[in-house]
Amino acid sequence: MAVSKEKSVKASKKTSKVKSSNFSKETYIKWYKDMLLIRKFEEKTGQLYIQQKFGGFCHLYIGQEAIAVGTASASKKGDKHMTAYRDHGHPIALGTDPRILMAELYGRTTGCSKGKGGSMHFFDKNVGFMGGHGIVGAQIAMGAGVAFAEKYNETNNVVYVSMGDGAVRQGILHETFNMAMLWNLPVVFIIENNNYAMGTSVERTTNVLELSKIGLSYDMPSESVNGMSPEAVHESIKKASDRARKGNGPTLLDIQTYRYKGHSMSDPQKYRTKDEVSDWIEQDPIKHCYDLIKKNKWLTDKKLDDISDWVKNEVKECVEFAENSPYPDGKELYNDVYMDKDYPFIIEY
Ligand SMILES: Cc1ncc(C[n+]2csc(CCOP(=O)(O)OP(=O)(O)O)c2C)c(N)n1
Ligand SMILES: [Mg+2]
Repeated sequence: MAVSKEKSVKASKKTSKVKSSNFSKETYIKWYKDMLLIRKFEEKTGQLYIQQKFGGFCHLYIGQEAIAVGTASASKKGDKHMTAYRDHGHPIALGTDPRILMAELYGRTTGCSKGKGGSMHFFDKNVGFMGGHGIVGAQIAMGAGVAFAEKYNETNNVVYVSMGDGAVRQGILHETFNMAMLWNLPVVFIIENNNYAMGTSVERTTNVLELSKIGLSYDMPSESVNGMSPEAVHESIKKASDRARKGNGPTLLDIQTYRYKGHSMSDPQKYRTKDEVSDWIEQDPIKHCYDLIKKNKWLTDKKLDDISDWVKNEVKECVEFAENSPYPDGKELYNDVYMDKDYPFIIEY
């Protein structure tokens, strides 16, 4: 069942209350540049996938970029980030070289996971990106585990665990929320609520439409956030991470967003209307930043064109880098595989 036009627009406006003046010109320019790079990287990814340049699953993040950049700008070096399989945007926002991400899509040795992970398993420890995870909801518990390690090692780092609105329905969330609260872990749980789990809308799966309420049963501070606004995302993440760093434990953020494209590359999208999609596109965060930069004359038209040219060239170089990189050797299959030497019935090759 598609969410009605009125309802989807209302849902996103309800949470919009941040003044743009709280942020510097430099922040807006960085958000704009990073979101444009994510968008263009993924538009190219979609084209390459259709041309069968690489295989496997492919879930585009287009429309949700404000969450990745708002989280990146509000977090600190040393913090850790995890998400599900819709994972192209997060590492780019955190500063991973997109060339090694494109190479990963192509399954090449130069990829961020040595070409063995593909689209759903990006990973870059250098920027604190602890993956891309394909099992819906698995990263909720693993993220709390990482937060436990940070607390145990007294690093004062915070862990940000993103999940979809569908992942919220996994039982593991409840066990994790309970333990994370009990142990006061430095973790921010982020629901990237794009209103659909594949073709199933939130309202078809629950009576509790305000997903932030889920945290309340664990006394977890929880709030709804406008995910089309990098400002709102930044402010809510900053507040939550300050709380975690002070030793005051987890937060749940229900960040309302939208994916403009289908769930994955094969999705006829019969569950939603074109009007619903275009209503959300009207609130596009890249356009929002572009318009503010223009209105405030923070950059000349020439400088804006330079950014766009730089992004185009980056994406072109990503493809060249990936296509010119070698495939992994067959024996790579046996590297990086966890094996317990004492476990019975395992044959060593
Ligand atoms: C445990 C498990 N069950 C089912 C699937 C199949 N599956 C892949 S994506 C998905 C929908 C998840 O939707 P949501 O959490 O809202 O994330 P979104 O795709 O919207 O980002 C499902 C059911 C899976 N990968 N793992
Ligand atoms: Mg979803």
